[in-house]
Amino acid sequence: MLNLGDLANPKKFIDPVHIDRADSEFLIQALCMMMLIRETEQCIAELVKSGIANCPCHLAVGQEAISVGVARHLNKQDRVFGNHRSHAQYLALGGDLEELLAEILGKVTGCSKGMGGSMHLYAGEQGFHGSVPIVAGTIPLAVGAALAAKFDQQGSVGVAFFGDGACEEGVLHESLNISSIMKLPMIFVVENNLYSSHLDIQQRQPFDSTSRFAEAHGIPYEVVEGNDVGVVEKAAAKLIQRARDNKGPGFLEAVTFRWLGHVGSNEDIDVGVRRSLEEIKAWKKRDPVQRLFLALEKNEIMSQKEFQQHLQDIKKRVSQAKENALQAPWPKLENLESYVYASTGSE
Ligand SMILES: Cc1ncc(C[n+]2csc(CCOP(=O)(O)OP(=O)(O)O)c2C)c(N)n1
Repeated sequence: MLNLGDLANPKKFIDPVHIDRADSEFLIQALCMMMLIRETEQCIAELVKSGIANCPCHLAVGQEAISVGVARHLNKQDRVFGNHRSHAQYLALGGDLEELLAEILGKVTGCSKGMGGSMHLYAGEQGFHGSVPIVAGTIPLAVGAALAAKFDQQGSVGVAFFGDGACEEGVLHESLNISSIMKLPMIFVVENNLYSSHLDIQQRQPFDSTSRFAEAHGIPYEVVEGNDVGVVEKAAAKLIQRARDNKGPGFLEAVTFRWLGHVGSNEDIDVGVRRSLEEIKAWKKRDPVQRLFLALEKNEIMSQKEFQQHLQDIKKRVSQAKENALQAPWPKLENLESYVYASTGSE
């Protein structure tokens, strides 16, 4: 597959998403998790805007369905890695909300002890083994984890979440190659939001579908609408089960769009550079949260009143976590270098 066609056209796919009534329980949970991610990122945006959060924050508002859909089929024994835009993956896998906000505020109670910030998240007990801002940097780490999983023979998988920009790094291609030839239980998840920093994929690559790289390495792939949690989870289920059955790697390309600028809290950071307000407006109609709610409402699975109740509960939860994180202590100065050098074990 070389081009995404309609999948990359924001004017398509704006009807309510299609849902399977038998899956109601998951769909309600998925909607609540997407709302939690959205509220959390909006809270982070406010903290950035007001100058309280000082680390660079890359928000994924608009992309929530991908993490939530994939996470449905992962468990704590799997080994998942993210990138610079990983708040959603961390939360979808069960990472602690208060520890996330504390990390972003540089507090000692943060998930990386306040030493890493937004781009260095970690929730090992939930299977999230870290995010790193070096573009494509965690892909080979996930491949290494997949190799370990193959030796362990417990049916777990390595997973790397990354963007379309990471496909321009050589290490992705080496990672695809070795995963294919060694039949590793490895899942590559591309959140193709069509932009890398300020540049449209059409100005960076000859074709806009990244799945062509999987095809070149003989790796099965799925290309889906990334703003529809139902189709994301079904595609993920297929690839992950295959990997667990020792049949080799899979590649999931989920097409989406970020509503905010590349980094920080502004919607319009890129407007006038490469993105137009019309394009952002069109993509907002393809909102993964609103469209899922409309489908649930239409199928009488959730009412407007229930939706508002979930929203209020989530807002309260985020607000409480923010207050706790704000009150938490800073790291101590004497720990400045504590996590920089590994112990040699000889001291
Ligand atoms: C090796 C490397 N090159 C460049 C950068 C600067 N940089 C940070 S994020 C980014 C864009 C990445 O785009 P993509 O992978 O599509 O992810 P997205 O930001 O769209 O989620 C770039 C170029 C970096 N962090 N690491």
